[in-house]
Amino acid sequence: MSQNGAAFERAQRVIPGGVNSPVRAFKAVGGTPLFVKSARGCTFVDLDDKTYVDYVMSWGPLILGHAHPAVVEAVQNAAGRGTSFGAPTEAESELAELIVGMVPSVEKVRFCSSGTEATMSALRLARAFTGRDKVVKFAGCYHGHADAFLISAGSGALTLGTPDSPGITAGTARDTVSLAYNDLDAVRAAFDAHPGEIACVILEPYVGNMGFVLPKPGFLAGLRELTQRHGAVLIFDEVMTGFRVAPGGVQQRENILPDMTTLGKIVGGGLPVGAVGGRSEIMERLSPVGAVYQAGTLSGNPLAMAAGIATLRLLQEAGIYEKLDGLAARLIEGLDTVFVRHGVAHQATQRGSMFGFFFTPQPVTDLASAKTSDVSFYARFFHAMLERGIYFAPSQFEAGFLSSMHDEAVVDRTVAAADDAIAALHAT
Ligand code: HOZ
Repeated sequence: MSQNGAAFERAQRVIPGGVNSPVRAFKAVGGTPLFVKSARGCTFVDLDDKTYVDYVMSWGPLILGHAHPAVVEAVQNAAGRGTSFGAPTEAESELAELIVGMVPSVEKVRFCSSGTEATMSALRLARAFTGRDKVVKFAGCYHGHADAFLISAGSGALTLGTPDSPGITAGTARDTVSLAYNDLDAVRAAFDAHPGEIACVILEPYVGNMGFVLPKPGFLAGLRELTQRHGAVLIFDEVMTGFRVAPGGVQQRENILPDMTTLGKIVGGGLPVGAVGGRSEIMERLSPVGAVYQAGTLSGNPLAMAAGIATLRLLQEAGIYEKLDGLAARLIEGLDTVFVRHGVAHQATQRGSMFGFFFTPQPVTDLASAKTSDVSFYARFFHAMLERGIYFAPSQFEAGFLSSMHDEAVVDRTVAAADDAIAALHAT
């Protein structure tokens, strides 16, 4: 048995499914998950000592690559001064200042420990601010695993066939209105059907949790106009896209400002951090200024703050986003050419260093069209690429991520591997 296989067996004896987050278990693609021994730059090494080019990058946080020296040094230095205090440090203000400076709509920000906590807190704040209960979300978007969002959810919930998780009360489900992404008419109808009841509309402004799906022209602007008109809070969940598709996320790239923004992943530089930010008027409702309770022993953790500060500082260097955008475009154009050459029906797209591809002839604009993708072909393609040392997400319904440590040679090698992989798949 391989070392990965033995490690997976051991893990399954003491951890449900052998993993601490479901998508990692490879259930959607079959086979044994790779257990990581070490990682550097754009590659990782598994327990069987095989090296892979990584296009998952911890599901988004590692825009500077694995073990970036400046990030590692910042974390080591912080650890030497103490790992947690449960009392404020200046690093929290420094990271908050960086965020306020980079994300256009954020005036104040509160740190927590994960994206799930950020969206959960954003929802509570929106409800308190508006005095309303209902939340509008979009099928296939994933906002972490708080109850209110596990209705038609994306990511692992979608991959593993539990988009409406058991354990969510009927009352919670009643307060969540789930609509088709990109369907502005459905949003209009929801506001008409629930006058004065909708606290907020939350979405991934570019979706990374049903594969990579973009908003149609006018969708985000339409949501901005409708929420304003009906007095609801617009929440952009930029946990994946924040600091990823532009320094200020989708809101900067598309020039649409939400009322609140949830952040995670890159803001923690690879350590566990979430953040909820927005207009002061809303954020000041948070305890201890206001009455909306939100707290955490490890919130603003000094190691995580240090990693986040080092990462955001480096991201402000000139040219980094242009380089990433160019690399992702090269990858997607290369894969597109390969798929066309082999007659594989597909959709492929990127924005900044996020990308995705579906195996369907149909344009993908929402969950229903995403689900037309040939997931069994995805699984075979995934394994064929794995054999060639390329690690894409072990699910069709996730996005891909590049880092500043990927380069043209790596991307070209990936495209060549895809050509070889599909030729091999067609030959069998
Ligand atoms: N929810 C993450 C992907 N969208 C997966 C997290 C993980 O497995 O680490």
